[in-house]
Amino acid sequence: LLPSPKTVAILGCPFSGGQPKPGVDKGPIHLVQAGLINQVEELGWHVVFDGHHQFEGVPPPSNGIQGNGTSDVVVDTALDASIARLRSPLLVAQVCKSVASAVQAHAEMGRLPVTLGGDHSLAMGTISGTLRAYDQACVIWIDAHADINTIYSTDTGNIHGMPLSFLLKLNPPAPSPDSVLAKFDWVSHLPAERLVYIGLRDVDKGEKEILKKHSIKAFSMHDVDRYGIGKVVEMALDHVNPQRDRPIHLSFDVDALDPSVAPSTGTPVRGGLTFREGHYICEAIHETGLLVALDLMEVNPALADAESVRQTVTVGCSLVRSALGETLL
Ligand code: B3U
Ligand code: MN
Ligand code: MN
Repeated sequence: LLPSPKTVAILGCPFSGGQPKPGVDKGPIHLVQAGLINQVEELGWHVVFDGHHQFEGVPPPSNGIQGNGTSDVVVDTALDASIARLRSPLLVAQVCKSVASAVQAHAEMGRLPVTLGGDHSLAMGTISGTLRAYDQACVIWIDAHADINTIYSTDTGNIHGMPLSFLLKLNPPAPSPDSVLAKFDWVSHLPAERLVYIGLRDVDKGEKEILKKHSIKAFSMHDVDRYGIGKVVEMALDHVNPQRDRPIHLSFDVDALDPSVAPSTGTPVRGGLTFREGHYICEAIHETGLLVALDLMEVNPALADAESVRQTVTVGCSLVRSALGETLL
């Protein structure tokens, strides 16, 4: 059950509500304006451009207390305090839910959804959509960060640092149907053994404990240095896809790349993947023939100078092309 005939659906997701810096919502328009659609067509794909989603009807960002506190049911102060620290949870939940439906619909039509972010909270939506269409799918998460903080462990309250805690169902259940947490009940469940990371180098203390507790496989930049990217990708696939039979969702945060390669992103961290290491990952995943969905997230054209923006957008386009079959020879 793989996308066929070769059709890609490109979804622009101009959303920044999972983090505080404006501009990441302009990522998709820059990637499309740089010619991404034509570039993908030139690789032999039929491309359906699903437009830049407007997320009509979404409420304004809330402080997280909204919709919670009207009733007298259960009062759990620690839980309520944690929920209150989340940034725009209702907005993020609603947008991601609509993204999940869009990704699911394209996947069920046999198309390969390519989602352009926008911040990485969107992956709650894209991965849920993939899992609804392919229940055995695995996830390869390329990032400087682990994005797995729970509502209790998050220091920032930024939900782009938390999508995997919702997908892995690590947060407490909603105490009541009108709780903010209930707005995330639609998120699909990704079993921990079907997640693997590459590129990590800025992982919070609480996140390290979560990774250890749930035996989640992660290849940090230390592993890339030690083994080389070829071996790391092979080991990552051996972990999430030992029989090479599971559909693969590749979620690529552009901040996995070194800031010298992709400077225009909200939370750059030095010591990242080289240009070739990033592309190698995409090429190797393409070679499996198992890729069913791709995210390219956290391109922020409002950060850094014009030349850095051009460089970041260009590298974003070429990562997508590599994942869709562009070869060097
Ligand atoms: N772990 C931190 C920082 C962070 C996560 N993802 C990004 N930054 N891009 C947090 O906010 O949870
Ligand atoms: Mn991320
Ligand atoms: Mn990141």
